[in-house]
Amino acid sequence: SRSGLSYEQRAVQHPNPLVKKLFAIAEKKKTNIVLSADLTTTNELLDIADRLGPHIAVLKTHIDIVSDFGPSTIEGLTELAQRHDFLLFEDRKFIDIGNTVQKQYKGGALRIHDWAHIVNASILAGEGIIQALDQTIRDGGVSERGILILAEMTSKGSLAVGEYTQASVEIAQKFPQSVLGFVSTKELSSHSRVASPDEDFVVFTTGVNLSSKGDALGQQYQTPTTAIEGGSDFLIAGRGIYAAAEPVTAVKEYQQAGWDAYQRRITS
Ligand code: 6AU
Repeated sequence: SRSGLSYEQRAVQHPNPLVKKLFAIAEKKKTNIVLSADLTTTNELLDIADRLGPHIAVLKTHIDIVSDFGPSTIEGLTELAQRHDFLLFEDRKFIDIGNTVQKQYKGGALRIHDWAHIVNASILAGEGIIQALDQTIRDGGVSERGILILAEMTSKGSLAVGEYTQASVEIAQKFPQSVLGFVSTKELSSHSRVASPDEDFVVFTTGVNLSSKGDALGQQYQTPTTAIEGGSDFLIAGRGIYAAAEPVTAVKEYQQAGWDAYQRRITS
């Protein structure tokens, strides 16, 4: 299985420059952590990005929850991403018709395509949404932009299962230039790297927490170790890190747990 290969080995073989860069960052910083920085002011967001930046591969934002969002939010994030060497992932979960989604991605107040290396999208509306984002990426004149398809969800009662998840994989396979992989709870059997050795989709797993099983609103957690054992490549963690009493201590614990599990996987 490709998941037995190191990030470095996969970087060499991977055709996508953004995935190569992601794997290179993971190797260099010895981290597979994606910080879900769900802070609601620019100061808090930039402060956590600066303090935890050395320990993460990607910073994930919900930019529409930042109450004082403005140019300084994006300038700050972009500067910190360069300084600490991490990628920016806007967790926009695009879900509309292609034409609307292109406007939401390229323009509006948030100008997501200008600054976010990675975005995610749901395929509820069919493959047109991915076609639209793919077109913007290819015509956009900016390199290093990619999409993750939200193939499953971690919340209780999620309908993104079975055939829906399978359809996510089939649509991803049609847009290999811009779909980097999936947000899913595990490696999807339908895109198993054993079955398709030429395909190397990257698996981002959310709902990761070392000390909690879930929250009062339906979130369900697993640990860094079970996620990596399940074939995940990058671990998305939010409250487990930024809401801890000592976020720097917490991010180091997640980093260590994620990296140890990854080392075990590639050496077993
Ligand atoms: O670690 P938490 O629970 O504080 O935060 C989890 C983060 C949140 C969610 O919006 C997001 O991950 N998320 C996603 C993503 C990343 O797409 C999908 C999903 O199924 N569950 C989930 O929690 O920012």
